[in-house]
Amino acid sequence: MKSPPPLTLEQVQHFHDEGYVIVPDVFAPADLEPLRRELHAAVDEKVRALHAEGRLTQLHANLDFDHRLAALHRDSPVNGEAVMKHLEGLRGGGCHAPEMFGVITHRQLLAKVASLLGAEEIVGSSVYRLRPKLPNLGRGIVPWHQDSGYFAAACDHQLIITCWIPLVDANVANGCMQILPRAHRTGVAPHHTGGNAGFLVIKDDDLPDDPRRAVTAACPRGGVVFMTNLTPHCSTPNTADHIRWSIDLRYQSAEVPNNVGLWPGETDAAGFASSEFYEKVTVACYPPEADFLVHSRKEPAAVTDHAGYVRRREAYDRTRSKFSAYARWPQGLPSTEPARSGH
Ligand SMILES: O=C(O)CCC(=O)C(=O)O
Repeated sequence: MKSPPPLTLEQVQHFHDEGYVIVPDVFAPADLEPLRRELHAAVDEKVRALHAEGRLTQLHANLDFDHRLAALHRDSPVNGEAVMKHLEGLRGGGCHAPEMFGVITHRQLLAKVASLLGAEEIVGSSVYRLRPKLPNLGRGIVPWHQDSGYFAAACDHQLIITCWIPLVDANVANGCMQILPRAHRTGVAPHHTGGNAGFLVIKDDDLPDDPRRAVTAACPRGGVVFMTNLTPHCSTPNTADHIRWSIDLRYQSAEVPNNVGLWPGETDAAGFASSEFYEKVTVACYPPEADFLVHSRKEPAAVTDHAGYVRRREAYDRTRSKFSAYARWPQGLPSTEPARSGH
């Protein structure tokens, strides 16, 4: 089978110079439909369960994927949160559906990631998230941070690529990301705990550049915002009438510390799960969740299939890790909401 096209040299250059590149046409419009349909079905399932428990009367069954959860949340924030928890899974991002795996392992996407990593042995980073950003939902606003703020310090100098993938056209009105360009070369900035909704935050004075120089990372559905783990970014309120659905996936070279091939119990033997201190974590960049091999030229048979991925993800989901991304950073402002797991 012919390989899908990599990024152009100009796109790769832009990524390394600016710390990000926005590629508008990674997916064909139909490619994201199975995931959108699956998530819509998951919303429906939970709404009907809440209805059966007598917790809501209005199903909003006539509304489409981009509007239904927002209407439910407007009627009852408690029910809206219950649906989001159901979608997000135990760990804030634990959607293991085949349709999610289909996007994570999409050949067009992996070809582009390979050209940024300069590697053909590619690990799907354990940290991937689904974000239903509802209109005017306070916790949808993500403060300034670098993804490395959440990773083990041993990975500060490694490249981990974030692929931010909107499931709707993302723009300033529905709260797309803001990115600080050319600010990814000075290492990990000090972060503080207690940012909006419990996220980590880089205070304005600690940002590597003036936040007024931020670029609005609008991106059409089908496109991807590629960023480095050191690129400062945040996202703004959703003031539109629909949900800004997005997922963010991460990839790294297999040379970068990862827990592929290790099960949660075995990680004790490897020395980090029993450690209270993030400094000692050298096995994986984000140990609480499972990394998995998504592409290999050397050993294609070792690439994870969907069943293997679910086994690994669920085994980690069931295991409490002592690693905390928050332990690394000083307390900032008291959080307005309890910290959500991980990133
Ligand atoms: O989706 C958002 O609003 C923020 C995403 C983000 O911060 C990330 O992917 O690291």
